[in-house]
Amino acid sequence: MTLAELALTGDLARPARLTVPDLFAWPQHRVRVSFECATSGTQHHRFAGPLLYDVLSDAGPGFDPVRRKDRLRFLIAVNGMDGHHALLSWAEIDPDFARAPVLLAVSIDDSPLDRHGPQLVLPQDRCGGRHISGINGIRVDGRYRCATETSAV
Ligand SMILES: Nc1nc2c(c(=O)[nH]1)N[C@H]1C(S)=C(S)[C@@H](COP(=O)(O)O)O[C@H]1N2
Ligand SMILES: [Mo]
Repeated sequence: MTLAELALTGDLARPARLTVPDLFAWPQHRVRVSFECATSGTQHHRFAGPLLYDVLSDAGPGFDPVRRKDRLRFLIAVNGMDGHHALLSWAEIDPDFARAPVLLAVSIDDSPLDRHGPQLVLPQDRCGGRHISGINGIRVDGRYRCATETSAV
């Protein structure tokens, strides 16, 4: 069986390539979600998998963990193998800020995602658009700055 691989890249001390079975190394969470799709209506699914926050934290994001403000500049870009992609902010999943329980699902409705790749699950989202399936890349990036910001910060 061919296992899909997910590359964790960007501003990380420990970039990694992970398969869906590798994602069982972190505590598993289960969630039922409903989301609306503009084209196919309301969808209901059960997902299981680790928290995105736990997986990315272990990859060593390049901020000083004791300085909370340092984390506010970080973005998380999630890419599906079909090219569908979306951005989250680090603060969105950080327990000190918005604490969204975003999962990297290893199964959907009890079917394993080993071949297809993990799926992003955002129980807080009303729309299905960010529930990206077949994830093959996640990039963490802390370089973002407002264009009008001075370099003196
Ligand atoms: N990889 C990938 N994931 C995706 C999409 C996509 O085009 N590609 N579409 C999104 C959208 S718009 C919705 S509503 C949900 C649900 O899609 P489904 O109707 O196929 O379950 O998947 C999301 N995940
Ligand atoms: Mo959608």
